[in-house]
Amino acid sequence: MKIDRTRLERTMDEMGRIGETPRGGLTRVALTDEDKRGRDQMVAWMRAVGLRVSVDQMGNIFGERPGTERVAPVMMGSHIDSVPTGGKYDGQLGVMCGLEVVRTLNDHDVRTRHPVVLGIFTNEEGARFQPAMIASGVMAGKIALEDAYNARDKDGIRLVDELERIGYLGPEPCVPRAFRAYLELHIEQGPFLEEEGRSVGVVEGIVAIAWSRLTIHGVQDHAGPTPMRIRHDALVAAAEVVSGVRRIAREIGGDVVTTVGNLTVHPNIVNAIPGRVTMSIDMRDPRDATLDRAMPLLDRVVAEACGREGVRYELEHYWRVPYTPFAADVVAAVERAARATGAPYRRILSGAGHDAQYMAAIGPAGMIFVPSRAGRSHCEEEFTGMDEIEHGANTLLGAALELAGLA
Ligand code: HGY
Ligand code: MN
Ligand code: MN
Repeated sequence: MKIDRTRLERTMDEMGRIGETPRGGLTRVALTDEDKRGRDQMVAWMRAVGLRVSVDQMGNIFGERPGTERVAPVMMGSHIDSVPTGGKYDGQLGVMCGLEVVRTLNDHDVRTRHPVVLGIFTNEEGARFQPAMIASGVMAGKIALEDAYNARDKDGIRLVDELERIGYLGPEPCVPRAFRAYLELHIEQGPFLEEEGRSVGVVEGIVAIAWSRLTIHGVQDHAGPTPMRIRHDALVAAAEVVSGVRRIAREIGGDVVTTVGNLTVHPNIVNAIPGRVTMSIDMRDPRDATLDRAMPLLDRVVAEACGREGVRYELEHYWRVPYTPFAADVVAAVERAARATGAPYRRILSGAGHDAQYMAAIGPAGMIFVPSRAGRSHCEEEFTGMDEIEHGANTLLGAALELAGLA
């Protein structure tokens, strides 16, 4: 039994047009009108293949295909929200492949012992509301529902109000639900599979992640008459923090990665000395102990940069997810399914966070990677070829079938 490649490609093309950018990328940011249109399309497809659809308090969407036994389901999940000017594969590929697996089971009238569920998690990207994976985090009991509801975007709009506005503030409690296994197919978003000519990644775990937010308060003043000797320029301090964050990665070495991805200057005009800068710091490593070493280094970089410029600051370490190993039996099932496709595969670690990270906190989880062209992601150049996608989707089919058990 194999997935229908042509149908999968057609489904992906249709979904990719919802939020498509002029350069062929995707802007479908969480809880925007584009996200609503994508959700509505998914619900229609889910219902058309006979799934019983439910929506929970965080707008997570679940479609259930009954099993012959009343036991915990095998869940295939991911997300359909994207970063701004992102790609058409991050997240949505896993959801499209999960839908294709259900369609394939229907085509062959397969009955499984365990029910099979297709899940779509809200705001995985953390691009609009922080932190990332907020909805799977609530479901895993790691983030309080009220805190998630009160998360605000850059315009001060609350997450819960947007859920209500787009009609996805569901009635189902967003609480841990038992599952036999959670499987997430996702693009690698790194270069290793492509470099080695492998089509499938059997993911063993996900790195530890730490997000911090820094606000620097300088003295806003006129760019002309203010002598250099009396300036307290928030952006000068911020610039030193940016290079300091990169220095931390260089000093620690190994697999640690550090990024300042977001930086906002106020008042952000030519002729005013910046009075305030807010910025994000993202640090990751496969080992929690390494991140534990990096945090005080970040504190020191910030204190010294702001001390030199004589500016005040608030530094908040607001999100931390530990290194997450996947369940050995699920990884083994994924590996058997990858091997059965005949495609070259390898075991691999994920440098990106995924909803599977929180799902692994409440049940046996695993992931399947497919290569990213030139390792690129979170950009309009994001791309994965259909040959690799076909191998990945057949791996998902094989692993889901093994874990759900034929009736
Ligand atoms: O941040 C991440 O790694 C994911 O793309 N949300
Ligand atoms: Mn993703
Ligand atoms: Mn992403």
